[in-house]
Amino acid sequence: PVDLLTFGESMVSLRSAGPLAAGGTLNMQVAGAESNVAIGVARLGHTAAWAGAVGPDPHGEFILKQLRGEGVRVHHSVHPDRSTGVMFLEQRTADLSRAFYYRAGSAGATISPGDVAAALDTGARILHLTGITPALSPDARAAVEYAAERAAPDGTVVSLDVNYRGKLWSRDEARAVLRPLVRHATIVIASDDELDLIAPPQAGSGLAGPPADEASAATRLLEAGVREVVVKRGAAGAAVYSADGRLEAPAIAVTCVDTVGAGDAFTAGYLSALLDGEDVAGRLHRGILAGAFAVSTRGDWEGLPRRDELALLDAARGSTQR
Ligand code: KDG
Repeated sequence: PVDLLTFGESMVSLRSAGPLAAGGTLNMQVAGAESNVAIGVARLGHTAAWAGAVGPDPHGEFILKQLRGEGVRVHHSVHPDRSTGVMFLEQRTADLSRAFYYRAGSAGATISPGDVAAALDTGARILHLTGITPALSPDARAAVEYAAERAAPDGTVVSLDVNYRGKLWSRDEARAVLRPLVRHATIVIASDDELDLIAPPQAGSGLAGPPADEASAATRLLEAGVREVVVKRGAAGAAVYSADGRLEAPAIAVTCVDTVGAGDAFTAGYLSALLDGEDVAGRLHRGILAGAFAVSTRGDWEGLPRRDELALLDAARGSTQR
């Protein structure tokens, strides 16, 4: 078995250094929340596998090469007549990036239960799912449901990151699909504004329920059988709710140059520490550390730490190691 298995759509992201409408040079990189987590976990010394589909194009070849180069085990299919998905990531201002997707009908969206079955046969200590995959297509949604149903009874830790993407589906659609997945989830990871998409509704409050109060949403998730509810608060740090109560930690003060991928980095750090047998405080700490590496380097995953680099951020800001 591998330490972590995940699957979903990886794309090429074409990153701009400024407003897209002004043109200029674009930098091609691999994007995809699930592959970001697989790379992060692999860099920290664990075995990680990713399953997905790409098109018969150089873009797909680039993705597979990059993942393999990062030590991720790849279970892929090449769809003969669909393209690899593309996204543009525009640095609109220093503080604001915008994503534009060209992924409808892509090869990656065709992922189905059959594509993930072989990867699941190998077994995994953690199955990591995100709320992006079920938004891609009915087949992709079925793949997520199949994987969660198959892994949970084996004692696999099922981690589910909400990762809401408003350009793929509405909040109501996401809620209707994600809430039923909770019964298979061991760990739920969400930003504070995503909790209402995943937490069971308060009794008598209808489907949408009232605006999510963090503690009550977390309590409902724990009552539904989730073991840990991890809430990401960006620059304000993160919190974990479990049977032992609530634990919070502030973010590490770093110079933020690119927030894209920070949540995936956090998740990779958190799950890596879980694989190492660390307690909740240790998991939270490593998640926050990995998130700090991600926001202070450019790219979704390029700046993620290797194990021997974890202490680097302890150095004084602005220092050079010689
Ligand atoms: O988490 C970073 C992702 O947003 C990025 O890599 C692309 O997976 C992606 C998506 O669907 O937005």
